[in-house]
Amino acid sequence: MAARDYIRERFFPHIWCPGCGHGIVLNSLLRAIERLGLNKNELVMVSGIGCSSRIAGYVDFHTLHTLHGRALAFAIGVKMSRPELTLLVPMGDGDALSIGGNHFIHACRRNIDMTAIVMNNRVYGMTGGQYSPLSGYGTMATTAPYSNIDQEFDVVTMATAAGATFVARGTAYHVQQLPDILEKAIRHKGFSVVEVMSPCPTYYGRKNKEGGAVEMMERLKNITTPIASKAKQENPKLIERGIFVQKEMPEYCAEYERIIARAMKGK
Ligand SMILES: Cc1ncc(C[n+]2csc(CCOP(=O)(O)OP(=O)(O)O)c2C)c(N)n1
Ligand code: SF4
Repeated sequence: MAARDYIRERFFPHIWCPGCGHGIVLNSLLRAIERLGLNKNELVMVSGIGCSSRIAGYVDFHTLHTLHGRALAFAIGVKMSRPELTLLVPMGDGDALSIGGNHFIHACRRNIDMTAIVMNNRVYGMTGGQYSPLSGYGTMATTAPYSNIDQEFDVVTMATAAGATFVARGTAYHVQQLPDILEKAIRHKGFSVVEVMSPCPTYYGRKNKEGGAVEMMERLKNITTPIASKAKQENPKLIERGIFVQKEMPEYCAEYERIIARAMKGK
């Protein structure tokens, strides 16, 4: 099947603003799925609430559009009851790491086989530009008109510390690399986290004077670099992209099956 065949056309036109990075994430994801040759019936996408979470409406898989911050909790329920299915969990930075932060940490720790995609635009887009845990100190938001005093954290470092067995970062600008990263994340047998830096020109860009969609895209090109590049050594402030963690560990559903088998034997 071609990428286009996975789209649920009756839900179009989509809600995203011109220049929003989230549509590029959708495109890259569909390209990854096309390469993997997955059947629509094998795929389940579970999302919460947010501009990013609307992605679940636009794919013709089994989809659940659930509660803000609770996508991973629902996805874990689906995966535990039907471990043979491929689970995709797109989330915004607010959805995944603010209200959903607790679920995120524990999903990483359990190593359940699914792909969590954190569409990081450093803001709550859907509700009008409030700051998120990833906005960063000194940034402007509708809830921080005199600048934000909260420090941000790094999703990649956090997911790695919490035990995720596949951790990567891409951007909406690097459209050749993103499908490749997503394909590897989906193939990985365990909990995969992919952070995608995805611009929100409407709120983050406007409030932080980063220009329009084109300038924000150029910025993604200029402030990131491949992992361990020479440019990173010369300029430590650059944000690295690529695959940071890829390791084998017992998968949660398989472990659960083992425990059931043990219980059945009574020892
Ligand atoms: C329990 C609950 N609290 C708050 C909201 C309001 N709400 C909806 S989306 C959202 C934040 C969206 O930001 P993010 O997850 O970063 O996604 P984005 O829209 O930026 O893609 C909030 C606070 C809600 N729907 N449910
Ligand atoms: S408000 Fe921001 S995140 Fe939401 S659709 Fe518009 S550009 Fe995208």
